Amino acid sequence: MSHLLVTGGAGFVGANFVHHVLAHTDHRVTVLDKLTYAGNRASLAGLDPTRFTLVEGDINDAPLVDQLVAGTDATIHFAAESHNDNSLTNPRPFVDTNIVGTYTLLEAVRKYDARLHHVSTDEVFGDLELGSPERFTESTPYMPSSPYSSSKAASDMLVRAWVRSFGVRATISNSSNNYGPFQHVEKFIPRQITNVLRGIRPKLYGDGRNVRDWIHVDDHSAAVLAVLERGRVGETYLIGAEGERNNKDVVETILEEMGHPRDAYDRVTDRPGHDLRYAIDSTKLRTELGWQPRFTNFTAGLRATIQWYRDHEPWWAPMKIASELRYAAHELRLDDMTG
Ligand code: NAD
Ligand code: TDX
Repeated sequence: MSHLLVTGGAGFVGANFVHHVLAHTDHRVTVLDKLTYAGNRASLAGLDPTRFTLVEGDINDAPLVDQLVAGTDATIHFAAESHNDNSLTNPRPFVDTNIVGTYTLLEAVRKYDARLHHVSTDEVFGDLELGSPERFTESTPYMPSSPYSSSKAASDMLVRAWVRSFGVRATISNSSNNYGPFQHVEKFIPRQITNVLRGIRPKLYGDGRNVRDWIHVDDHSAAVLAVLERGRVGETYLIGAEGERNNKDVVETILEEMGHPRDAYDRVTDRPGHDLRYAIDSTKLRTELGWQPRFTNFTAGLRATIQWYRDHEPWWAPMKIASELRYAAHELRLDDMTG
């Protein structure tokens, strides 16, 4: 039995990982989370207190990070500023948390020769042509587009350098877009579901041809656990579940599943620098570690996610108004930027 330190465990992907670990292993978990606007204690409510502790704090607090790394067996690093749109209007926290925060953590794991798994994104590779057969692999060159993806790319590079120069025992995973319970309502799928539940029309950026490669967050958790337990130190594993869909199709499916006409949405100003398409080739993860996704039917996974948001209004209602106010301000700034 191990004691895991999970940074960013009160966020979407981190909280799902904590639930997954407590349900499927004997490990104990300590979460370190700053509880920014994106972190939520309620996502971790009701967990067994003999196996789970939440520490409110910043990954840039070096003495705190040092103490927590010293007292645990392995760290899984999810903490990040994660939203592309926010990174376009205020990039600074992305540099502080994603780059400097990862550096702070690396120095602690280096000091204690501790095991680290760094959670990253397929956005570090930039984007692919629409309709091309090409997919990202572990050897695709880095070509990030946004302040968010470039800060994640920088953090991956720091991890690789600490592995090579200092022998840090780290692995990296780069996943495609996750969906499922506990995702913040600023993100595409929960934003549209909660819009419909509030009587607001869904908002599609541009013409909606942009493609994302969707994976259920529980499949992502299982993959991260597989890499932590069986992955080779120093290696990178890409995580994806063959879930390519364009945004227009996703919005139309949400509307249809919620009993509304498929065209009852608005087209709004496109995201500047909007990546066209992401697609993951996860052959290495599947063949080397024997991982397979359980959620292979996207529409069924989406239906379950819609039901989760229907059933958990007290979880998302407090953040919905603030999120839509941020979007209103964001759109005004975009209008300024684009003239
Ligand atoms: P999220 O925004 O929902 O959660 C981020 C969490 O990190 C929050 O709980 C927040 O409070 C915490 N945090 C932020 N700054 C912190 C700091 N300085 N110190 C401590 N905690 C801090 O994000 P998410 O979608 O859950 O993403 C988690 C990780 O997974 C990120 O590293 C992201 O790059 C990666 N990832 C996400 C996806 C996706 O589709 N959501 C896909 C691939 C990779
Ligand atoms: O209202 C919207 N309308 C819309 O059309 C929003 C919020 C988004 N979109 C589009 C933009 C993207 O093409 O939907 C797509 C998905 O958008 P996001 O949910 O913002 O995700 P994305 O930018 O693809 O990044 C996500 O996946 C990779 C996560 O936020 C990242 O943290 C992760 O690294």
